[in-house]
Amino acid sequence: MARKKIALIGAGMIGGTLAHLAAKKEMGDIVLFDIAEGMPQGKALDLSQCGPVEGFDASITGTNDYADIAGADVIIVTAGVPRKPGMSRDDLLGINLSVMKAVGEGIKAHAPDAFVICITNPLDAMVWALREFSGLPANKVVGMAGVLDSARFATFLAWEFGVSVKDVNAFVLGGHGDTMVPVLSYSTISGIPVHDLAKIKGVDASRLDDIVARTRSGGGEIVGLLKTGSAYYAPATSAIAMAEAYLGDQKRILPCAAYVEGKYGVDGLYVGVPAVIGANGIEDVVEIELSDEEKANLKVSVDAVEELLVACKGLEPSLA
Ligand code: A3D
Repeated sequence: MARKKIALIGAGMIGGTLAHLAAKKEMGDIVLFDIAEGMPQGKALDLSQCGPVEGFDASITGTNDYADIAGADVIIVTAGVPRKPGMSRDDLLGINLSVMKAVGEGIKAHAPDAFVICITNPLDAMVWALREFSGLPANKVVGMAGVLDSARFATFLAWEFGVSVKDVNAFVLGGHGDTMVPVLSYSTISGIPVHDLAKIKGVDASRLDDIVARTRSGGGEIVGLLKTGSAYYAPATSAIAMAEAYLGDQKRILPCAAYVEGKYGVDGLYVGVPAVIGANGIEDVVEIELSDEEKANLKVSVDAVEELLVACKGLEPSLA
């Protein structure tokens, strides 16, 4: 069987980490694309030289030419600029929208059969724009945010309860921004609802509120500490889990920015929902029962995503 091909558009902090993870897991051969000349080639060479030490045979090449992504099975997009301290994800809109245009056109011309995972922020708007510019079917273009946001939520819950992260299943809905909706009612620890375990362990409800708030601002906390950019290890590993679900037809239910038509009262938007990922890309969106408060919080988040799309259409007339 021929090896799979993974194309990474953007060879910066997340792109380089993605390449290393994909090579270590022998997911396939890897092409690192970036507009910066020499940088993807240099990273590819450096990463290739991990092979003898780590024992992987993946071919890793760097390029500035979209023709080299031809035939890619999976494309992960991180091209654009990340946040600096004091910036919101939405501050990146203008510059990253023009990047999505170039990337979408490159994918359309050279790899229209790929499963595309977008990471570039502001995520829910950029994945929508990338689908528009690439013209790929909506089930083949998805945004990574929920796996990361849920991982942050799970980490903080595990720390609070003093349990292994392996036993925590934490659930986040909505857009990837400060209005995201960490849903405690669907979060469990070894199958035990978090609220129940909190009662058993004497964890105060205000501690859970603090964890929800910390999850919402989890990306900003890291930006504030790093000062030069945003998180990259956990975002990369989260996107790799999604790529593996597609390549292995795993039918995993993962929270991701999927195209939603009808469910959750949303019509024609990319927003964070639990979605089934298998060989056909996004195979289904799972609609769960929400409380009135959760529904109201989700609406705030969806409205924020809609506002970003209006801004995109204002900046790029071809999207209107
Ligand atoms: P960074 O290390 O700056 O890498 C971005 C790369 O994109 C750079 O190497 C640029 O040269 C390259 N680039 C710029 N324009 C183009 C273009 N037109 N074509 C190809 N490459 C281009 O950033 P990063 O890797 O830290 O972050 C990448 C993106 O991910 C940013 O937009 C972040 O905000 C975003 N991000 C999203 C999440 C989510 O959870 C959704 C988390 C963390 C970061």
